[in-house]
Amino acid sequence: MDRDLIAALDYALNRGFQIHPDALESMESMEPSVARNAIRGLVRAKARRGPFMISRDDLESFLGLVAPPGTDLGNDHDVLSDPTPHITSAEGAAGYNALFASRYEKMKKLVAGRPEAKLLKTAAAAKQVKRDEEAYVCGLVSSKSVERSATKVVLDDPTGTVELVAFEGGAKGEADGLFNDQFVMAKAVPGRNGGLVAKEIMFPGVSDHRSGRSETEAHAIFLSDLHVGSRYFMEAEFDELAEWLRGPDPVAKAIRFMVIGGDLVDGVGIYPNQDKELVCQTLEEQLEKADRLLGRVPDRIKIFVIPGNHDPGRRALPQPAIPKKHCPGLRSRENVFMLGNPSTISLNGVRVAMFHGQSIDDLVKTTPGLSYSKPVDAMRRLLEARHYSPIFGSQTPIAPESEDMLVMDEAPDILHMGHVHITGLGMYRGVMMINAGTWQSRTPFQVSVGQEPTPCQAIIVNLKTFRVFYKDFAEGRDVVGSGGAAPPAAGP
Ligand code: D5M
Ligand code: FE
Ligand code: ZN
Repeated sequence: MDRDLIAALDYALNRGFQIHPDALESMESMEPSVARNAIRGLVRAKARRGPFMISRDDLESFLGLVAPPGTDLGNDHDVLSDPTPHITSAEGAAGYNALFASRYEKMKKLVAGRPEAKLLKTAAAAKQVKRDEEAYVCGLVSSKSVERSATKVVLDDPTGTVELVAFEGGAKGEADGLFNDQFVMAKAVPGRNGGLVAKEIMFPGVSDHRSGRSETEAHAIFLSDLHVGSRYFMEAEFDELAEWLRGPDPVAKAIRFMVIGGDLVDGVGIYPNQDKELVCQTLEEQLEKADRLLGRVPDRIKIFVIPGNHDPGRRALPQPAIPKKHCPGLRSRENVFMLGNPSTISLNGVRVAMFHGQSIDDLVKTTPGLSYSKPVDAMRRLLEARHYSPIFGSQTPIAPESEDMLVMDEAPDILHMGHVHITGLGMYRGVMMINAGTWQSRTPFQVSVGQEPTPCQAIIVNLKTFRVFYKDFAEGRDVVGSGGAAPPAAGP
């Protein structure tokens, strides 16, 4: 034993203290200087009030390794929305009419509190607007044509359509970035040659958001896109994560929730010749492996899992939770909760919206300025639109449900997504946006399209203070080709 540490123990004994064998054992794994200072500090702190015993708990809480005894961080959760029980098998065009009618009604309710909402005219009434009058209209964007000097936008509502023209110096910038099928409001005036000129385009967005906070400093860890079963799944790094969660790091010890944003497994038959890139050839094998991996996470941590486009269930949004028949093991774990995509949960009072993020493909494809490398920009656009997947008929399949469950009815405190395999963090009007990246290394597909993932970066949030921690489990390893993975620049 270190001589100075022996001296510190003597110091404690001479003042009438006993050292519990647990505490001695714990000290053996510490730097002698750290243990020595802790002993001296504890003797000074306890000398006046006793008891004259130094336990492992005393030692570890003195060093900040654990919360002081008696503080229970709590891990209360509530599922606020989950599409799983509401999914029907509505089919065909009637289904889509009902879906868009539902979208319109829900979005209109969502903006009802805004001053402009009182002035809204229907598409039919907007045709009667007189010269020098202003009109407020709203609807779902049914088409957009961008030209150099003007952009034409057609909005649909239940009474018909209204055509707007936006000019440079007016609302052209906003009009150019509109997504098909998103809900917007516009302030317009009659143009000289008939029709309406858009002066302003307003998104539902988020306003005056007051974020819910946990009363305790419980932490949540955000992950996504594990792709278990893929030969590119980074199992060793995930093991390190599980080991860290079981270890003495005070941040790890405060974690009470784990949130997984989809693509838990790589799936089967998702893309051509996928079998050559799989180490587990069946969904059952893949999910059993996921079950074993998540079994290494300490039980005090509640784990929430939604599906992504690689998981079984159905492909179209909204997706039900990964069916029990594929993952009886996971389903029987008491700390694991399988939900649909998208779902909203409350974690100690913090509202977390979970969505895999398939629609980012559509946004990147159709919107100049958006890219896979900055997922948070796309996430902000979804929050502005208050919809998880506004564009219909592009890459993301959307089911003809009679209720549009992809409307973001209430603004979340944290919006958690994945899918793009690149970590991102940002704030939009009081909403924290997290893209949780991936645990899969760069795939041949990603090499072919020039995407560089940032694997094995865990994002951890203190649910009381919203302080964010990064933990890079792939640090120093060449897993993303050249360049390496830098943590995202934007922070709250
Ligand atoms: O998606 C893995 C990554 O690939 C993620 O960045 C989205 C991106 N992706 C998915 N489909 C496409 C297409 N068609 N073009 C370009 N990039 C795409 P994952 O869901 O894990 O397969
Ligand atoms: Fe993925
Ligand atoms: Zn995905």
